[in-house]
Amino acid sequence: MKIGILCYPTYGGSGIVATELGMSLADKGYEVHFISSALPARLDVTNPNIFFHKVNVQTYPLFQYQPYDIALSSMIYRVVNLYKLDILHAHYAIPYAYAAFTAKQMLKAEGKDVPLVTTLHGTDITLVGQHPSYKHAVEFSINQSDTITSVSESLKKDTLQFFHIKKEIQVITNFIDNTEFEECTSCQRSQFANPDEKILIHVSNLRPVKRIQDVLEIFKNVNKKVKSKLIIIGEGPEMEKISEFLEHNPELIGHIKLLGKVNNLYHILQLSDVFLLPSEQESFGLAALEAMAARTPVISSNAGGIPEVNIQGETGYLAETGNVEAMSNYCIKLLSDDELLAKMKINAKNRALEFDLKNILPIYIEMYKNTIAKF
Ligand code: GMT
Repeated sequence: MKIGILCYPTYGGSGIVATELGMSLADKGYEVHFISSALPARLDVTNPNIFFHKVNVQTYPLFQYQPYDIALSSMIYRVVNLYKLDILHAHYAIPYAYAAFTAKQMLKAEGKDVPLVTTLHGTDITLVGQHPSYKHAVEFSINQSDTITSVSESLKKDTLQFFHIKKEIQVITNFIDNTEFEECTSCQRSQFANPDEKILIHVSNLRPVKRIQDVLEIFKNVNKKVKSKLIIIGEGPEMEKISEFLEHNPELIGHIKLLGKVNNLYHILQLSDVFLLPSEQESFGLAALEAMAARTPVISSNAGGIPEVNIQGETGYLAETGNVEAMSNYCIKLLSDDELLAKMKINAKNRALEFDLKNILPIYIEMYKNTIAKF
C-alpha cells in the first residue's frame, strides 16, 4: 500500500500523530509520502520507505495572501500521479481535506481518482472550523472524504453537533509508542529541582486554548504549600502572559523554568511529578498521554476528550475548566502524599499502555484497507 499523508509540520498534536503514524507504517513496509510545507518535526527521512514532498509557494507581489492551498492541491495531484498512491490521509480538515478534494477533482478530470481519509483532530472542528469564513468549506470537504475519523468520542459528538455530516465517523484514538519512553538518564532531576522539591510540568504550543494563566495560578497556589518547581515546554502566543505573571509575582522567578522547544521531551517528562493540562478545549490530549507514558500523573480540566484519557482518582484528577482552586487542591493533595503519587505514577503508565501503538496501528491499517476496498 502506498499512502500519502498531508499534515502540518509543526509541533501541534495533529502533525505529531501524522508523523508517528507514517513512520510506523513505513517500519511495517508501507511506502509513505508526506506532503507538507516543511519537514515534519519528528520525521525520520532516512527510512527508505519514507518520502517527503515540500509544498513550495511561489510568492508574487500582486498577492496580498500567497495561495498555499493551490500549491498544496497541485503537489497532492502530482505526487498521486507520479508515485501511484493508493490512498490519501488528510490530518486536520483545514486546509488538507479541502486541498485533497481539489486534487481528486483534477485526477477525476483525467479519469483517475484516489480514496481520501480525513482525520479530525480538534480545533479544526471545535474552534477554527466553526468560523463563518471556513465553516461551509470545512463541512463540504469532510463530507467529500471517503472515510472520516476522529481522535475521540467527544470530538465525534462535537463534529455531529456543529456540522451536518452525512457519513459515519470512526473513532481512532491518539496513540503512543511506549518503547520510546524507556528509562533514560540523559538528564537529571537535580538539573531542575532540589531534592526536596516536586516538579510540575506543562507542555503545549502556548495558545489561549491551553489556559496558561491557569497553569501559572495553579503553580502559585501549590508552591505556597509544597516546595516545587514548574517547567514549561513549548513556544507560542501566550509567552507574554508568563513574563507578565512573573512581573507581578517576582518571588516565583527562580521557580519557573521556560525551556522552549526541546528534543528530549520524554526524558524531562520522566523527571516530573505532575503534568498540568487545564485546557479550555482538548479533543483528546496527546500531551497528557505522553506524560502518562513517562509515568507522570495528570491534573487537568474535564474539557472535550480529556476524560477519555485521564481517569479521575486513578491516573490523576480532573476539574471543571477554569476551576483553578480545585486543580490546585488536587495537586497539593497528590504532591503531599508520596504513597499516592507513587501509585498514580504506576496507574498513569498502565493507562498509557492501553493506548499503545501496537493496539492502534492495526486499526488504522484495517481502516485504509476497508476504504480502498469500498472505493
Ligand atoms: O492543540 C494542539 O496543541 C494542536 C492540535 C492540532 O490539531 O495540531 O491538537 C489537537 O490534536 C491532537 C492530536 O490529535 C489532540 O491530542 C489535541 O487534544 C488537539 N487539541 C485540541 O483539541 C485543542
